[in-house]
Amino acid sequence: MKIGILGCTGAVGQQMMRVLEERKLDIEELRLFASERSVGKTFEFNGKIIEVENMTNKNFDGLDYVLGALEADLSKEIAQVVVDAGAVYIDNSSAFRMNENVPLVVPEVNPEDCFKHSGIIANPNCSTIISMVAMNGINKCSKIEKIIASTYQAVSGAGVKGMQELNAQIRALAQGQVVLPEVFTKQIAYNCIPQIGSYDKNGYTSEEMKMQNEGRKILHNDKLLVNCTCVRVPVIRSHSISITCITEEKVELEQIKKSLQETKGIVLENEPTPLEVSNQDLVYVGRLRNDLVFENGISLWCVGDQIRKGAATNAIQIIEVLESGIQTD
Ligand code: 2RA
Repeated sequence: MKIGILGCTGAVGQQMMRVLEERKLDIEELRLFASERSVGKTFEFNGKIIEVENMTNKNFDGLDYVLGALEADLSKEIAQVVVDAGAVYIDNSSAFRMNENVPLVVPEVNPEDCFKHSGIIANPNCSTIISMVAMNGINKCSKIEKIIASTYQAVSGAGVKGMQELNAQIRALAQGQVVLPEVFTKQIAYNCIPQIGSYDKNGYTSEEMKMQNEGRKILHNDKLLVNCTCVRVPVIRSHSISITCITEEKVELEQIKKSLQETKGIVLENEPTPLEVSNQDLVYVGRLRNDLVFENGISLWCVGDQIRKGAATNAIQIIEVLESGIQTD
C-alpha cells in the first residue's frame, strides 16, 4: 500500500513514521508532506531516504491512505482534496470528529465503525483514546452511564514546543533563571495548570467536553454523562487519568478484573506511572476498586503514551483494521 503523512515534521508525524516501521503493514511507498519551510528536508524510513514534499501542492494521487498530523483548520482545508485523490484520510485533529458521516474510532473499542467511512476517519482526542481503552472491559460487563474523570496531561499534548518549554524551564530554574511561559498560560515546571483548551459557557474547557462528546460517539451511547477536569502536568509524553465510571448494573470487582484481563490493548498493573508507560502502545490500568460513593461505581487509574496510543498508533491501527478487517491488539 502507498501511505502519505501530512505534518510529518511534528511530534505525531514523526511518531507515525516510527510506528509504520514497527508494524507489519506492507508499505510499497511512503510520502512525507509538510509546509513549504520543511520542503527538501529528508527523513529515513525503512532504510530509504525520503524527501519532504510541499503539502500545499496537494498532489496525493496514487495514495491509499493519508495520515493527518495537522491542526484542525489546516486539516479542514486539505481533507477533501485527499479524498478526491482516492485516498482514505485518517485525521488526528479535532476537525471532523463530531461529523455525522465520519467514524470516530478506537480500534480496540469500536473497530466496526471503520467500515462506515465516506473517505474520512477521525482519531479521537488522546485522553479519550486512553480512557476508552481502559474502560472498554467495564463497558462490556455493563453499559457505562456516567463517568467522572480527572486527567493529568503531559506537555507533549502541546507538541514539540510544549516539551521544549518544560525542559527549558527546568534547566533555567536549575541555574536560578526563569523562562517565561509561551506555550502554556503559566509556568509548567514544578506546577499544574487546570486549563487545557478554551472555555465553554458551562465553565468546562473544550478539552474537558471532548471526553463526553467523543465518548458518546465511540460507545454509541448518546446518554453518556461525563464530568471531566483536564489538568496539564510537568510530564513529558504520557497522559494519566483518574476515572470513576458508574455502570447500569452492579458488577462485581472480580468480574471486572477478568473482563479487563481479556481486553485487548491494556495491561493491569496497580500503580502505573507516565515514565514507565512512555514509548510503548499499551494502556496501563491500575488502582481498580469499588467506588465508595456510587453503588455501581468502579474507580481506576490509567496511563497511556499520548504520542503513540494517544495519536500515531491509534491512527495506524485504523489502517490495519481496514486492511485486515480484524481488531488489532
Ligand atoms: C492536549 N489533548 O493534550 C490535547 C491535544 N493533543 O493538549
